[in-house]
Amino acid sequence: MTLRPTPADKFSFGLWTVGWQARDPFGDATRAALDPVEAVHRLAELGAYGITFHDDDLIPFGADAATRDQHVARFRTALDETGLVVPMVTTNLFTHPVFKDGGFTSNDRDVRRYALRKVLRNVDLAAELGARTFVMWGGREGAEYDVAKDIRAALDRYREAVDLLTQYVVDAGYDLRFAIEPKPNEPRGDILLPTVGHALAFINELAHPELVGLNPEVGHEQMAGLNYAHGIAQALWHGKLFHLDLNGQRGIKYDQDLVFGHGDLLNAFALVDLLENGGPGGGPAYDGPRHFDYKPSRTEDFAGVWASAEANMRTYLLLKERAAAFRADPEVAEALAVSKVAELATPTLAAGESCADLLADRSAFEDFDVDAVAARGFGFVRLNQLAVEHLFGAR
Ligand code: GLT
Ligand code: MN
Ligand code: MN
Repeated sequence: MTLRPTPADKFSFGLWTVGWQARDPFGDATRAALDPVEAVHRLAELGAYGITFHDDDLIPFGADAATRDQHVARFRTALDETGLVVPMVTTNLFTHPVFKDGGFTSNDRDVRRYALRKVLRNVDLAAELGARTFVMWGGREGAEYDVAKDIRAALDRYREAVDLLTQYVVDAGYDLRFAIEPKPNEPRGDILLPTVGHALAFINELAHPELVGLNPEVGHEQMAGLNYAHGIAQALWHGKLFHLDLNGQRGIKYDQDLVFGHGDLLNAFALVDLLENGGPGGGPAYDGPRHFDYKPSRTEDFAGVWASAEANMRTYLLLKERAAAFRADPEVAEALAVSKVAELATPTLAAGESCADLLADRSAFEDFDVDAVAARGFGFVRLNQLAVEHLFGAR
């Protein structure tokens, strides 16, 4: 097995991840700023295929047009030199104080109009660089005080913004889709569209739902105590897994953005198994970028930054290899059969069977031996232990 990533693995990183200077609410930066051009070269050397960014990661906020063009040109040259691509772009509507009450849903209408202009400009840049996904993480779209935000009006304004953006993309003929990234809280006390489920329901109310999907992040679901692999499975079920943010989180606390697998490792195993082996015929269920949105810990110097970037990819490849071994093990196949895992794919009614037919089927009720079936175990623990042993490399 090779743990050396190649562009075929489709690993991508946000510029804000390796470029994070490790400023937190209690302490100053522990690392110098990273030149985006260096990030492109280093990530390409490590075997990544893509790099993503917020407008402000690449072009300092408020830069004039000439400065902006220079930053974009330098970045483009680095992309051409390395072959790295830009699969996704996103907009920063959270750092500048003007966005303190949000962008699309600020109570202040002038701020909302400014936010839309900032995003529209960045949509043009995304299309210019060939990105196919535009992420919307609304970290400031929310509130601390229930009486200070009319949530139904905020959702009206959120929808107004997304409808305007999708129509802009349609009119411009861009091959670009939007992906909403849910998060329950932080930086706002409560964020709008806090989970995968809330965002899926919101998408149903949009003018162009086909252009809007999800970008679920491991830690954001786990901060709310939710099961990330389940959330991803439901997003796939709805045809809405447009992109994803991989990282690690240890339980219900602040957003840790650890390296992928450095949190709930068993759930990461189930996730990689789903992405790589959960598709039709046992192939991949998702073919988009494997995007890492993590923060190299504040304790690390630049050597630690690049080691942590590599760690994300190595962990993914290891889990992929472990999941393949799990699927190939005859004892696992037998345990899966005992647990009737595949039987769930069989429809509960037979083809053409009506409700009346079911009511007439005595074997389904009158003659059904409830006590005998209730006494039967499912063998799930043995199956899970096999997964754990494969994860350890013990099998
Ligand atoms: C920010 C956030 C991430 C989002 C990024 C996209 S910005 O770092 O914590 O989860 O994916 O806006
Ligand atoms: Mn996060
Ligand atoms: Mn994220």
